[in-house]
Amino acid sequence: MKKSISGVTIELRQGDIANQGDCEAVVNAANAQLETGGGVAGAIHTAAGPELTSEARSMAPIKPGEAVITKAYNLPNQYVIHCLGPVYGQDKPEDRLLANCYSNALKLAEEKQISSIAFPAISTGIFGYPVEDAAKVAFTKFIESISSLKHLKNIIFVLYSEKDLNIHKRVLEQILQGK
Ligand code: AR6
Repeated sequence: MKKSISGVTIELRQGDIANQGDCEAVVNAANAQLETGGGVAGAIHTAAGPELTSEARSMAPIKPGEAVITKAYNLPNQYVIHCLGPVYGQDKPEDRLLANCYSNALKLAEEKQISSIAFPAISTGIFGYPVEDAAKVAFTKFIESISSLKHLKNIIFVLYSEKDLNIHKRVLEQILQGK
């Protein structure tokens, strides 16, 4: 599914965040120490290789809502933007901290003049954020930010499961219809 809003495309696709060769930057659902882990962080660090882990380590720790940028090494991208999402039920207010992840990632992408970026559904795995609520936070932030973007033209949301893809499609449609 692709939606074009004021010249910026929001695309939803099913796939592996570590295999998005058509995006300049990919976003990591990181941990505070910016080390490898499970889920997205495991896939990204494994595919990028140990140089990513050493570069990232020098910027750790980060706080919930923060983002940092590194090179992408063996990934098929130029950059990795590492975001620490909130742990649901623990880091509060969760919605604000999750929205900060998206806005800080977009800000870093703009600073590097990146034109395409792929996001996973930050915090919705090990950190336990309900998928539908997290999707509302993400899409609301993207739509709110679109008018200030100069370089970013393609925002891609990569969902691991078909179920999560369908939830995201429904939420994006609802937000665009003002529901
Ligand atoms: N590509 C795209 N999406 C994925 C992939 C993948 N390869 N693998 C999992 N997902 P998570 P979090 C989905 O747990 O909740 C890590 O261990 C997954 O189904 O990766 O922010 C870190 O080290 C879920 O919907 O991130 C942290 O400690 C979403 O991506 C902690 O987990 C996010 O799942 C971060 O937890």
